[in-house]
Amino acid sequence: MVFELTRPPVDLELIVPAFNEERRLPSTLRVTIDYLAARPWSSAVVVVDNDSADGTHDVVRRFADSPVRVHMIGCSDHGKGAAVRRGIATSSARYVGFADADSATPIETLDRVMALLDQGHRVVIASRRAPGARYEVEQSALRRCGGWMFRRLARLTVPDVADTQCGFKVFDGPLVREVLPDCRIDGFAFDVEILASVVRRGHRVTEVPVAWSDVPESTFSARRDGLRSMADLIRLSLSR
Ligand SMILES: Nc1nc2c(ncn2[C@@H]2O[C@H](COP(=O)(O)OP(=O)(O)OP(=O)(O)O)[C@@H](O)[C@H]2O)c(=O)[nH]1
Ligand SMILES: [Mg+2]
Repeated sequence: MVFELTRPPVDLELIVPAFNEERRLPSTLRVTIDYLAARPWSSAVVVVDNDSADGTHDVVRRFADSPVRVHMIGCSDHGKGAAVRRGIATSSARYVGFADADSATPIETLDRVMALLDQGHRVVIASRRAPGARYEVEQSALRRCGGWMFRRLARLTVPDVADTQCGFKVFDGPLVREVLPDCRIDGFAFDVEILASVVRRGHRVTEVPVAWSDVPESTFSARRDGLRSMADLIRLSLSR
């Protein structure tokens, strides 16, 4: 594990935002590293932690001698959006993406994502709403209902993206670093803001279907984060 902020350039950096993830992170890191080590591209994993109070640090430390480098950085601003942006802003990778600590999206999705990036697509995102996608494990009724409202609001800003909220997205590195200064949503709605910024610059977002599983122990609180995310989306749609 390395603590410096400047990291060697690689083909792909995968940012993993992590907040109190001692239970879900170990298997995610193991599977991700095994997968990446067997791929032809050079890669690194960057865990961005926000002062987790559990053993998240120790978990990452256990992966110090992995065949794929695992970095850990902190982020003084709280929220998933702030953490992911911190990871992107400190990256010099050709492609930079992010994935959740709970492995809700299978890491093998990267095969298709990387092939599309190599063909010139500049923003490739996992989607539970693209043709061929399926839920291996469904979300609760409350989350589905909240998701429906969120999608209606997100459509005001990015009408052509069917699923803005799947936690697995990979970007052309220079492009996403260029749009980052436009973005300031620190919570769970940050994806919509990044996608809106790339679309505004005339780029297309490519959605790849996934076999997605709902995973227990979410850090997302429907009441606290759901309401804040919807307020962020309303502000975003009014500001454009
Ligand atoms: N660094 C950091 N990571 C966070 C924060 N909040 C959430 N995360 C991470 O963001 C990722 C997604 O969070 P989840 O708890 O899986 O929530 P979700 O995927 O939006 O919702 P579910 O569908 O319920 O899983 C996980 O890797 C979390 O650890 C935060 O404040 N800081
Ligand atoms: Mg999740």
